Amino acid sequence: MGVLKRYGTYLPISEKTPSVNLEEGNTPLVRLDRIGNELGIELWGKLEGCNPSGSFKDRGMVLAVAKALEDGARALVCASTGNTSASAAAYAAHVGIPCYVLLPSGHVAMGKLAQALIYGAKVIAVDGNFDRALEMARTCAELKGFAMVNSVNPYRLISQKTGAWEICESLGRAPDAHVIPVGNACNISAYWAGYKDFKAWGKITELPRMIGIQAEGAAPLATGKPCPNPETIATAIRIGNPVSAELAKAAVAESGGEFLTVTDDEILAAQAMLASKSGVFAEPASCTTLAGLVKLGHAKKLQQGATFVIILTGNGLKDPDAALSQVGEPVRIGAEMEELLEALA
Ligand code: AN7
Repeated sequence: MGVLKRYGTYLPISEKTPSVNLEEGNTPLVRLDRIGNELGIELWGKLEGCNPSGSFKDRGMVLAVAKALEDGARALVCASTGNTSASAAAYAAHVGIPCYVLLPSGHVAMGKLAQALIYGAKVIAVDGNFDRALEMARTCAELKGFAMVNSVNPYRLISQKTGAWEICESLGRAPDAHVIPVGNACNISAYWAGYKDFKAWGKITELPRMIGIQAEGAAPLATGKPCPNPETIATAIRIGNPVSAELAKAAVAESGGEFLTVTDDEILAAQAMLASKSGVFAEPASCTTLAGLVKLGHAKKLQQGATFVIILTGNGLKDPDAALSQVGEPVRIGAEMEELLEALA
């Protein structure tokens, strides 16, 4: 059951809203005990990479596209660091309307680019960063009357709240702390709104602390300073001017949380740690979360025994280059048993 069916009564849809469904949402919440034990916490990972296009974007896209169809939109447009474009292209293909995506040229992971192209979107590589591509996409939407499906589209945030609802339903409560990567800052804002909904509806009693993690080279919220030239190996969050900055700051302030930065090296180390100590392969942006926890652990600032959920926003397969950059080559042998036994020794 997709997000619109599962949570329709809590979402702004009516009989007039077309049903759109790629079976998004309902992603696994997996207990990561080997790593949790090392850090002295109860650690859970929300595997958003299990969504149909391989990232959390599908949760918001399904409602944005349903509402675009309801409003008679002819086409979708978005700018993207990769995952929004993959998701928009998938849903456009599913419902049968054109999709135009603007990407920062040379800074989108290979898997995401392949997705947008194979789903049949018109892909335009802009010689500029994401923030500029977003401005251009907004103007394009106005000029051409296309539906804008970046998170400036309010339906994206509303439908991404479903992630928080699922976590509370799985745990029977909210976690003590919710740890999430921050790029354009929609997702942290959506999760906070989702937790607050569940509290208002009497389904949970306590709210989590919201911990937002940014890459050191693209950290306007963590540093409080504008970032005109964002740079990080976590290309998904290579964003200098987050659209939902104010909502994200409010989420962190109201929840008694914090923003943290992690370096590219810390991100890659966390990616390898997550994969090799839990069997979960997440893309670099997602692994900022574990990198942040490791950093807090080193500073003796991790509340021992507390429950932490990390949002693993995208599948590791989207960016094989990042993973391969930090592992060795396979051992090569001839097709002889002696060589195999030697290689195993
Ligand atoms: C894997 O696809 O902005 O803070 O254009 O792909 O809600 O932006 C992606 C963002 C985290 C940050 N993890 O979420 C895009 C795009 C992954 C992401 C984020 C993104 P927001």
